[in-house]
Amino acid sequence: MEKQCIKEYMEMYSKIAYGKNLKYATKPEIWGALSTALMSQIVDKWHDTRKAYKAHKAAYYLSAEYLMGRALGNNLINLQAYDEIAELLKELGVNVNEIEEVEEDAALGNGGLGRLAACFMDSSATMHLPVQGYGLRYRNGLFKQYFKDGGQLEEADEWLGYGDPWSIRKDDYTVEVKFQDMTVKAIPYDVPIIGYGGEIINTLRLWQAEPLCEFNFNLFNNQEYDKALEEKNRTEDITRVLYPNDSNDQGKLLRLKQQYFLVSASMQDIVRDFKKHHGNVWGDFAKWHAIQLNDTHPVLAIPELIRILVDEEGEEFDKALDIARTTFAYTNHTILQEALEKWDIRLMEILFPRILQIIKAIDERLQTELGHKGYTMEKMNPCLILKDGKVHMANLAIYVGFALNGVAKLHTEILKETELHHWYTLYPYKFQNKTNGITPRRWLVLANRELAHLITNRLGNESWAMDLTKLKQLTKYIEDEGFLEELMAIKHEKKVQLAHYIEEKEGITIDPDSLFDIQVKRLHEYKRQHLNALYILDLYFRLKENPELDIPKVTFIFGAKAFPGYYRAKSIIRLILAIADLINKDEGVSKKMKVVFVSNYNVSYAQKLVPAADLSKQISTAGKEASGTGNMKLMLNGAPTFGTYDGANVEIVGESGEENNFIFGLRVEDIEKLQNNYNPRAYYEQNPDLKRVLDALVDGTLNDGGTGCFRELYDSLLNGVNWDRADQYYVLADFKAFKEEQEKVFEAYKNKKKWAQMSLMNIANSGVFSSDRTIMQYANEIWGINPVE
Ligand code: 26W
Repeated sequence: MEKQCIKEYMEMYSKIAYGKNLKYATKPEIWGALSTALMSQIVDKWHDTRKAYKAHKAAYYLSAEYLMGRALGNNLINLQAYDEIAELLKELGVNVNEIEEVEEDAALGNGGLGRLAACFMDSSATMHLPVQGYGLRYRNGLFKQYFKDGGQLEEADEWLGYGDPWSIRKDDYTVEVKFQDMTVKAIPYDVPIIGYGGEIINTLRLWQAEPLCEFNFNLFNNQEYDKALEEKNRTEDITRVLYPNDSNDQGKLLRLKQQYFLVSASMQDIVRDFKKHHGNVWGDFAKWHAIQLNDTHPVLAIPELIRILVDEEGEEFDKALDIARTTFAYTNHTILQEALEKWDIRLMEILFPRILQIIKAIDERLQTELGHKGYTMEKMNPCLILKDGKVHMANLAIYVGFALNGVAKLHTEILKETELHHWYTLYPYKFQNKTNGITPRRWLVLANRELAHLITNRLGNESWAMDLTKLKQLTKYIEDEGFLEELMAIKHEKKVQLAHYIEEKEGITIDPDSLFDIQVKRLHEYKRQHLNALYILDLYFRLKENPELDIPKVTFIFGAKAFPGYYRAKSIIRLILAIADLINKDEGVSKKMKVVFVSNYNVSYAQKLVPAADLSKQISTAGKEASGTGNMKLMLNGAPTFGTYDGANVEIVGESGEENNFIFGLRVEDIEKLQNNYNPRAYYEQNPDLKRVLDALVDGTLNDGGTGCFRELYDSLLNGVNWDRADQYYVLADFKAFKEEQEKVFEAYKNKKKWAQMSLMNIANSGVFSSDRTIMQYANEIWGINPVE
């Protein structure tokens, strides 16, 4: 990076875009000028990368979500220009952090699945892999959360307010997407994905829906102004907003339209590119392309590719199906039944009858094939794509895809043995595991520059950031008091920074000398934030009884967004806020413990919370969390896991050792045994402490703002609500074990050296959870693609 060059560019840009001298520019303007200047510096490399990829097989990652977060800081890290630019900004009289902070998060995703896609983009570029992402450019990303009168409220996320210097609109690559009742334009916005070192720049192509014509002039002339704009609005609705759903399939028309819009634009783009480079030798299609489907959301790509090949390119149906069968692979991210996408056949009929016709033809092939294998109709049933008036998206993906994978070892085993057992007996060779990972650039080098410096210092160079298994070398410092002290000094510094931020944002004072016990993730009953909350309430009652209780000072921190229509998730937020209110206002108890629910938890907030955590809470009901990735971020930053044997927790503990983590509660096998005669009320009656906290939900101790939602939560745990069984997620069954394990945490935290060693063992053994490892496994074992020089 030429510092002088960047500065000159910024000066010029400030004049052109803002009509002023750079020295008068506001912070958002400086951010815009700097980002644009950096863009100008990478276009050549971006172009060179594209050229170099032409001679190689490529993979395409199709995802309805990319939870990117901020771009500037991360791109500076990957360009290895952070310090240099920080200096330049200093010369301009501003601090680099302040400029980073004005950027809005690109929150084009909900949670784990979307953030995984973002980490995969970073790792693909860093590993020099020819991978292109396809997604949607939502004008409004995931809603902004704030708290009012003790509960969650939502606000639109207008992330494009200061412009979008980090993408380039490519009008010349526009395609048309045809629905039965309307045709719309899909305009690509290309986002550069800068690999670490800045040599390789990959592309994330996000589609935006626009009308074929701006407005209907005839209607306008007839003074029907609203009508004239109707089509424009209807079209722009398609990419207006991200659905904030992260587990519940609501079967909404607009969401189905979004999905088809994404896949139709992307498949047309891929086919157009193939024709340009390889003519129409369709038999070679899968030699050049692998397409990964990120969950079922983009599965319509399968019939859409077939439609293009048959209707537009004149291929025979069976040949087109064969091409699809060698091109697509599917990743499953959840076993929750309510998350499995099933679309009404009627909806598809209305929106795109031709696609439905193709799906029917695929289903017929499936039935014939199973018939030949001697399957009865009854045995076939779980595999069918069309049944009960619905299209079962996962079945379509598994039947046509050449591979399918789970996202952690335990999750893949559950898919094989139970959830997808019927498919496993049919096609065992299709099943793979790809344990998730996270990018060490954003989650360590950027988020925890202090720790990154220490590591670089001790390992001699920065190469660990591209080969994270090198962190293993840190185990040699396990008895090195000086090193352990430095490690803890950094943890303390990150806690101080977080405390300042929380003070400013939430108006709550917390003590950096207390234990930071952190649970951050989407809010869902299966993740059991309420188990943590009930424990905290119990600790409060015990402290009230015995102010001398021997525990270290502790701060419990939560961050989570609830899907706006998920009533009970919102109750749980209300519960935690009520408990926080009770405790933080209690002068005596709040000297020993505090509770904070941070508002609007997002990627940028995570970058502040994760490095400051002493303890990582990962307490989902065993078998329910497919993998988790927050658990890996916290491990990498030195927080032992307090968790159940679920998802990737199993592998985390396998790497860093059970003695360096806190594992409690029912395991998958235990739940299988318990499930048919589980009686939560028995736990309530036999455990007075548990009874006390549950009763507090309904006896007036806690204020639910007159909503009645604490009573509903109480009923859901003890009696069952509607047709749901009581306590489906085994909160009451795990309460006692949780409490005993938390006692062990307090005991261990007293021994500072021992705690530092546990922290170090987590950092040093987190190497396999780099998404560089994960993406290389996708490249080698699914896609058949190689790094490009
Ligand atoms: C149809 C609505 C909907 C939307 C999103 C259903 C399901 C989803 C996602 C599958 C939810 C999700 O993000 N799953 C998470 O994926 C992560 C990445 O693999 C895993 O680490 C998490 O365990 C899993 O919950």
